[in-house]
Amino acid sequence: MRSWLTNIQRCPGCGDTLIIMALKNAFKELSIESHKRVVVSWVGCSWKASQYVDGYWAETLHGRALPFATWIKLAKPEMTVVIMWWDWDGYGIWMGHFIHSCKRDLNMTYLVFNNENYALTTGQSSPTTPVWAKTKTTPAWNTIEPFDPITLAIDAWCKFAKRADSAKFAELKEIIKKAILHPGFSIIDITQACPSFKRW
Ligand SMILES: Cc1ncc(C[n+]2csc(CCOP(=O)(O)OP(=O)(O)O)c2C)c(N)n1
Ligand code: SF4
Ligand SMILES: [Mg+2]
Repeated sequence: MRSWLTNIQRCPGCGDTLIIMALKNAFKELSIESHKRVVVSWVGCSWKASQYVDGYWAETLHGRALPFATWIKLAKPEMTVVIMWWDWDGYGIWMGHFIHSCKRDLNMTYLVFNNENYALTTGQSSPTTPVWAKTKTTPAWNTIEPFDPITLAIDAWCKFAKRADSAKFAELKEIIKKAILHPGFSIIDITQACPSFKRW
């Protein structure tokens, strides 16, 4: 099981690790040196994911990964900035930061680890849980339509909004590379396995 203290361990089959590895490989293949990049994250199952990528990293205050990354980009425009966020965080409680980052269009890459549930808090429904899914907070089935983050991003004038799947590793890595090279704000909504709580 996941370690509550360090979060270094993953449940067997967790998709988080693949996303982290895809980002590391993308940096390597794009020859972006560790002192020229910064990865920003915050609370979720992979809140320490930014620390697993060598180079600069920040595990920020409550829900402030996007604003924090914005400050970094404004202060150091030469840095490659990647934000790691999650479905509850990014599409729920801190949705406002997401929409305004799309509109502001700073050159940053936003990776959303979308496991369709609140995994760190043990499996409640999230803004991307499918309608028929059984979760801790929807014991019969979920009745609320999930958000479509790609449509939302495009409506907010984002010019690079893609979907990916952590299980398709090579494809994910290539999309991450394109997103990093895109000269504005880019979002990749990444479907990931969560064997402990996502059983649909
Ligand atoms: C304002 C606030 N409410 C509740 C929590 C408790 N909390 C921590 S992680 C989490 C859910 C995280 O879900 P998600 O962002 O999808 O990340 P995952 O754990 O699935 O990777 C919640 C509700 C919190 N940290 N802050
Ligand atoms: S609870 Fe889900 S997302 Fe979290 S470490 Fe386990 S498999 Fe991964
Ligand atoms: Mg989640």
